[in-house]
Amino acid sequence: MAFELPPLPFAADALESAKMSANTFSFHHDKHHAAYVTNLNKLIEGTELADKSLEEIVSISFKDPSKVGIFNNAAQVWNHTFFWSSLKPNGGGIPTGTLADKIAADFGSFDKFKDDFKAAAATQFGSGWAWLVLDNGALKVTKTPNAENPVVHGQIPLLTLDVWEHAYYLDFQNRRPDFIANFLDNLANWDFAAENFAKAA
Ligand code: MN3
Repeated sequence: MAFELPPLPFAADALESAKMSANTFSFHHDKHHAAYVTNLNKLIEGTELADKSLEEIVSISFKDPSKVGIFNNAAQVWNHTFFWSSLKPNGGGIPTGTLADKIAADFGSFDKFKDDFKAAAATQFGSGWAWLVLDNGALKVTKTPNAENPVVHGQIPLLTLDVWEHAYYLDFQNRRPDFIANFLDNLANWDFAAENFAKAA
């Protein structure tokens, strides 16, 4: 069964008031994410990976020099689907409930989490991702290069931000720090992070 491009969980223009334009999604979802799906399907067609789940393909191909292209495309399909759910209209702000308590306990304060997340996202050199993860029961902020994600390191992702230039260049040009701050202030989907936390707990 070939993989399919999942639709965005919101209208392409739903985040315009939060400075993420429909034009960005027309490229980022309709072109970039779509290309990863198309490339993955071509690369696994007729191979032993064709009937595996996306998560299995990511795990099997990680660090296999003969499957670099498969890993890059499979992980990018997974990461982007997770990223769309990490955004929502009228998002950002401060989480509530048990996740908020856990952030306060593990980072010291929500502001400390924000500082750590901003630093990870801003200092990922070149392309990659910033994440809030659960690692052996503790919340951590991490960053990964290119297509890599926390799943291959045994961590459970709760929330992510794509910091590839294609994620922000149309709306923020080279101002990655503004894109990161805008995500935390206006877009981060804490409901999604709380669901992931509840499932993992
Ligand atoms: Mn991207």
